[in-house]
Amino acid sequence: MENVLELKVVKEFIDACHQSWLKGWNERNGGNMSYRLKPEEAAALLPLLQPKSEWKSIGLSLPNIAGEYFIVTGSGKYYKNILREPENNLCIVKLDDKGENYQILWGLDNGGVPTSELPTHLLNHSIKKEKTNGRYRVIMHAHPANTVALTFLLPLEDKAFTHAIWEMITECPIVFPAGIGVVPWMVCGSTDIALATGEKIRQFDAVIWAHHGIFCCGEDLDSTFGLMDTIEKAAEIRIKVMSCGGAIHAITKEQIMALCGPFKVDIDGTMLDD
Ligand code: 2HA
Ligand code: ZN
Repeated sequence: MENVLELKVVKEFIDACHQSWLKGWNERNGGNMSYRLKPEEAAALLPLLQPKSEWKSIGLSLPNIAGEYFIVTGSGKYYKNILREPENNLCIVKLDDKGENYQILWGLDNGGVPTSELPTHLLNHSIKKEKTNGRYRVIMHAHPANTVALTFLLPLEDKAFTHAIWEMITECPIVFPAGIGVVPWMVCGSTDIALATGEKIRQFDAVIWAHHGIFCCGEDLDSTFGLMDTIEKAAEIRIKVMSCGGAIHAITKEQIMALCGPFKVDIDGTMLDD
């Protein structure tokens, strides 16, 4: 391999960013994405990586992802441009052997730093790595309009959002059987929002940031993108139903729970308790 852009997962990452742009989830510099490279992927890239920055503090100590490599979107960069100029808008960073500092090893050729949400991404990678025995590798944050609109219309509570979204599409409780978490409005890019999201991500794969966007994680790029897409589609249906005067009937709790057997999922029925 002669170029970082030849690695399959790098191509997939660029494609996921572009699909997210086409969905309208990333106005201007909105949203950010990261992928924790597999050891064999990092090994394949290693001859093409070299230090491009000083070591910089993450502001957190994350020993269980120490020494790992991540593909990350750049701060202030536009998703619109990633497909055309990936080397100017993305970067690969490595964490030091304590999991406290990062260094840029590729990308951001026109200058720049990783996403302002880097502490939130890395903290949540650390939590999900531990929770899933290393399976989860992807974090996506974006600003899908219908999901954000719902944060002005529904109580900012995990159960209220989960129920309102689950009952819009039969597939929803199958795709995210634990439900959805909600964090109140907070300053983005802060350690506080990282910690608040981290608390919720222990239980959920998707966390909605009130009046801001959504934060999803998963095993690979397809399933994480698919999770965000499913939630946003359900939110769109909810908005349409509300705009038309509200539902006159809905999928019941019993019907939702009846999906567990046939689809072999453990839907958390307590999310449907009042
Ligand atoms: O602009 O979305 O949350 C990037 C963001 C910050
Ligand atoms: Zn955002």
